[in-house]
Amino acid sequence: MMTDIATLQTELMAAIDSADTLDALEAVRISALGKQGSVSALLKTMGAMSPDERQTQGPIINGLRESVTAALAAKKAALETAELNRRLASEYVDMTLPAPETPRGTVHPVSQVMDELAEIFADMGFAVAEGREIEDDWHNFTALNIPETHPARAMHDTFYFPDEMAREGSKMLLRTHTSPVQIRTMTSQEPPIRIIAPGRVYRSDSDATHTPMFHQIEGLVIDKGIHLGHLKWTLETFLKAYFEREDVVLRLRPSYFPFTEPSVEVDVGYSMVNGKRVIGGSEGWMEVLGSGMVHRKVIEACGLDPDIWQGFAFGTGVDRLAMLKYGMDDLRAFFDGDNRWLQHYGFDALDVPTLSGGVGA
Ligand code: 2U9
Repeated sequence: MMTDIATLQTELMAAIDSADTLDALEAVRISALGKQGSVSALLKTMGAMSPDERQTQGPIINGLRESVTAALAAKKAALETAELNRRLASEYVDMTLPAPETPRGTVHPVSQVMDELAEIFADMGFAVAEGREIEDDWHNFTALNIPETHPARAMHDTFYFPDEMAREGSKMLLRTHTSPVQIRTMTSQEPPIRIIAPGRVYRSDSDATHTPMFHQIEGLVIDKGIHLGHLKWTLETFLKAYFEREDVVLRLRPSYFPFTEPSVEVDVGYSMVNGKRVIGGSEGWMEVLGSGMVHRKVIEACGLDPDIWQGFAFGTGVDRLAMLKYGMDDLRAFFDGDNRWLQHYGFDALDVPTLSGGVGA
């Protein structure tokens, strides 16, 4: 019996020693310590032994089990260390290698234009404000003078969340414009306020010129004695900087938005060059912005006194601004993630828009 155990121990130790993969080692473990294993079988024989036999054989059999278990664990650790070392040797990045000749990633035109806009408005003293994409009915509509029955609610083609997700009686939705960012700024910050709010917005609308998600930028100024002249100067300065031309001409047309009074739509003049529309001059007009003086009801809804605080606001589509400046003709391609489109219209990561270096390409 004792020589059998000694032989088994020698055999198992040799098998453990020669196992050169974790799978092979596991097979040895099962052959020894598994249900049908050789060591397990020996352990089972102890039940039928006389007390004397058990006293002499027990420690030997248990000793075998312990030494096999320990050898298995030691070999497992050694194999894992070897595997890790193999991977560390093969999966490394040589940081001293030169960069690839053609950089592969590009900055999406929407990101680039948002950076250009932030740079232009920062120069005029505007901070960038951010909010949430999942909003409640009050911040997206009610506070903006768009009550429940207002036709603008239907016009916005809103994506609503189920009624069970309503919070404090307000339905939850995907914001249809970035205006709730300005509402949240007005209810949490003391005027004077000068902010732009760029970001994703959502409307249940889809065709060649509309995608269910698109990007807007809105601006808001709240201060004392603000009038339409401040609005016009701001938009003119912005559009000249954005299109990088001094001959940008604006045309303000009366319009209607529930959150501004008076409201104006802003057209920018273009000229025809080689059969193409180019911003600048006044051969034709293109609508680029909506704007107006913030409605006193909106100022009141945010807890401010409209007899003390006035302001102007404006809004436009970032995707559309990008198309006008960089010449893309299909909005849907913006969100397809097609690498050829990104290579063609994307920007170099090092091409950071600055006023000193130029905000253009
Ligand atoms: C507050 C007060 C007023 C933001 C404004 C527009 C006019 C506008 C559209 C242009 C094209 C959005 O991308 S678009 O569909 N926007 O015409 N937006 S005034 O007015 C505000 C916002 C917030 C507190």
